[in-house]
Amino acid sequence: MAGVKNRTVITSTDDKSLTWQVTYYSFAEAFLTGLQKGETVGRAFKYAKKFIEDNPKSFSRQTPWLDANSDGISSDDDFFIAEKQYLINPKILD
Ligand SMILES: [Ca+2]
Repeated sequence: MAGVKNRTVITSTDDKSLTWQVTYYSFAEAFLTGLQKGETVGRAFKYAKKFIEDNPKSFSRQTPWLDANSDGISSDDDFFIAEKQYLINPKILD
């Protein structure tokens, strides 16, 4: 997926680890909850990723992945771009 301009790719894990869904919770659940609260894509991702990483007993080595600059690599650069992206306009939540 590298090389496609103006596209942000988010996955619940990378190509080296499995994804896990425990009863009532998953990366997607945490990520979408953040978006529904009006968080940026970057913050919602960061929150969901931290939740996964803070619970290794449930999610093992699952590693959420984000690429927002189309280089095919997940890094801090992507987070800074995703920090400016919204799925839901926060103004409509007021
Ligand atoms: Ca990237």
